[in-house]
Amino acid sequence: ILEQCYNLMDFEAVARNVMKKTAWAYYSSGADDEITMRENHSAFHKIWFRPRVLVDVEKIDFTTTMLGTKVDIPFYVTATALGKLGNPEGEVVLTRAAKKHNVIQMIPTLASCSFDEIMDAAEGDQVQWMQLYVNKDREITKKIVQHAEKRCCKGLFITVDAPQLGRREKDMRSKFTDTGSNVQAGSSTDNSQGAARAISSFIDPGLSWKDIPWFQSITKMPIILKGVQRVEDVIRAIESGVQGVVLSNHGGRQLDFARSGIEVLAEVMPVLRERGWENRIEIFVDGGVRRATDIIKALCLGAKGVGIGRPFLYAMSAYGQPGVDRAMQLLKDEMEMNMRLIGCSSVEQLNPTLVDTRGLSMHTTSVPSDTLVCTLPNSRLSLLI
Ligand code: HOC
Repeated sequence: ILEQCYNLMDFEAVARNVMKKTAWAYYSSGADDEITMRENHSAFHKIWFRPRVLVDVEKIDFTTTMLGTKVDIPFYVTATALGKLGNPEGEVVLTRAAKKHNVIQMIPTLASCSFDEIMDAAEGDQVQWMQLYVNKDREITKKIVQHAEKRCCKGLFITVDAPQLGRREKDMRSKFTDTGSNVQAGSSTDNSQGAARAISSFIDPGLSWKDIPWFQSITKMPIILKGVQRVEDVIRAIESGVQGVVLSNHGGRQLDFARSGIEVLAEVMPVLRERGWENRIEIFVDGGVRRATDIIKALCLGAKGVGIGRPFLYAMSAYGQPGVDRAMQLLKDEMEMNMRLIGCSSVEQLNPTLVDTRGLSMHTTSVPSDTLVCTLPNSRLSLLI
């Protein structure tokens, strides 16, 4: 029952039991051995707090702004494809919950609902961002972008970590056949390798830095590059004049052994601070965020906000909108308590001295024993242990 979900992981456990096997395989799969997918979460466990004491924390305010929009808590619902696999109403369920909690939703290019259905479900001044997969046909891309701007989207998040689809073997094995209404039309007919393959054939692997000025010429929306994974590319993004980057590895679904976003953040911020560039761009992080402590750690290190994807899909799949509501409320409750316990009454007070990141250099990944494949040294033998 819903009231017995006490944290975001609980929704995942319920969703796994109630979802169709193919849908579960699509949402939950990561690339190759899923090392990055697991590391995304466990990297947060390598960061410890250095709380302050004897500060007045009677009132806690964790509102903040992201790309100029005031939000109630520093996370957004990041784009995830095929919402109708989890709930017959699809992404609009997330839209309504986002409205209730005053958080931003990033609308996926590969949503099951149409873009307009989602925008129509957004009420009043609810802010939405648009996630973009760039089509080989740039006229189509231009139309999508300009339509999003016309409908008042407040940010264009161009996905840059997916020139080719990662191998999600769990998804491939499930022989997926039903991609949902919105994305069927332009999709490949090859469904034999899972949902992801079936919906992604239009994406342009030729996308490059040279295209950034073109995007800047077709829209006035802030442009954010989603999927940046090293400091050199953050610097290039700043030099290209974009407004933000998301340090992300696509939820561990693309390149296995890509580092976690939080690890990359720890690499990026000192370099930006050294150059005095930390305010020239907004940095977001996604991947593995399950607790308010994860959000706080990212903000202490310099992120403006974090994206959360799968947990809301699981909450939606298990319980519909009440599930997503509860997941968001749990994060708000955790946020209030943990801000108080580290001795900070507002987001402005979060800073790098509040975290100990020395553990981040110890690259250990916790792998569930039932899936660990161990290759013995000097032997071609692989054991499933
Ligand atoms: C190269 C195309 O984001 C997912 C979605 C769709 C991926 C398309 C990648 O499944 O991660």
